[in-house]
Amino acid sequence: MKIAMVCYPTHGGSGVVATELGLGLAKMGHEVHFISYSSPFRLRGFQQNVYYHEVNVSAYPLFKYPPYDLSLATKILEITREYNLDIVHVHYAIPHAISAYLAKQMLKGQGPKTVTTLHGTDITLVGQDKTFYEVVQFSIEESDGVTTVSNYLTERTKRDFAIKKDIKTIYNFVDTNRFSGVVTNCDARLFKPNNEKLLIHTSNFRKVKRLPDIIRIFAAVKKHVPSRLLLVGEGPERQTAHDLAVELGVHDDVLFLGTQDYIENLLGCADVFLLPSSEESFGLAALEAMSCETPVVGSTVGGIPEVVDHNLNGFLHPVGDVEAMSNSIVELLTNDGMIRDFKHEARKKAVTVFESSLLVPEYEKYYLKILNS
Ligand code: GMT
Repeated sequence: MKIAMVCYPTHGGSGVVATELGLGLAKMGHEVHFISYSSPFRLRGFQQNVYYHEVNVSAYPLFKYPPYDLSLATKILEITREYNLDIVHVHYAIPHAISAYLAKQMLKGQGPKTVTTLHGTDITLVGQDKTFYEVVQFSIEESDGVTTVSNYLTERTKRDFAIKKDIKTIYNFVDTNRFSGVVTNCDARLFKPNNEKLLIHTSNFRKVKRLPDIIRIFAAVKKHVPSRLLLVGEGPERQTAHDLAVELGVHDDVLFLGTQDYIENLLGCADVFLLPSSEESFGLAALEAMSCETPVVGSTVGGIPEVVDHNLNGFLHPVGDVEAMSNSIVELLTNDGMIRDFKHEARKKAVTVFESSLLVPEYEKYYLKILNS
């Protein structure tokens, strides 16, 4: 098949899923064309069957907001004509799904089938904004196929957007060979010079990630267990987190590493991954940590309970329950038997349920179904 993969190129889960999916499909022999405004960060180096096409948006003094969605539609149109695409698969509805719809209309029925994968805030947050709601609803209805990354998100989409058509859940996945917990490129002792325990969180530091909770949890854990906190990423909540760490007197043990492209090298160093989000459709970062044998402590929100099993490979508590989360971490970090079992179970869940070689073929099957429908 010839497939276009339209996604955000930045350090976010939807771009990661799109890129890893495209690379996986290319390995299976499909021709994959990535389309974005810059090269997706996990598209590293040359791989057979993989193409990248950049969307350029023309500036004009009249445009206060240059229309990316129109330039993207035109790029999808051009690439479809040039390569005779079978499928255009867009990740994150806004604005990708409506651009794909527009390209299809311009091709007057001669175009490829469109598949939209909903990832999270395109439904739960941004998509609910009244300036986007009806466009998101329309573009879901008009996509030839729609998938989401968790049962939670499937149900939420159907409910909030009154969608009657079939939506398929295909879980996010991880390459468990690459995310193996074998630390290849970092010396864990640099992060824990006095053999401290290491907590880690990676995200784009938006409000939904509840960075202040992470700092408070860490401060509480540190009272009982010598520990340090690695914060990987960048985003609007960085300064708030920094200031709170200073206020609580734990700043010296909070390491802000900034955005990192090779997170697999860091996850294996950590003892616990933190994900106390207020909204999370899946939690890909938590899955990548589990694959590296790092248990997760987080919130019982959204799709997280489909990934993390409470009291087996992690602990989940209600959003904002900093005390329960820090108590669980202390319990885990002070019990060698428990941490050993949780690490084992975390890895086992990643390998048996979320390994990429199990889930990438699900997309292939789905494309074939859509093409034959
Ligand atoms: O939905 C977002 O805000 C962005 C998106 C991203 O690109 O990081 O995150 C979502 O998609 C990921 C990949 O499917 C999921 O693992 C995340 O849980 C989800 N984020 C939220 O629901 C907040």
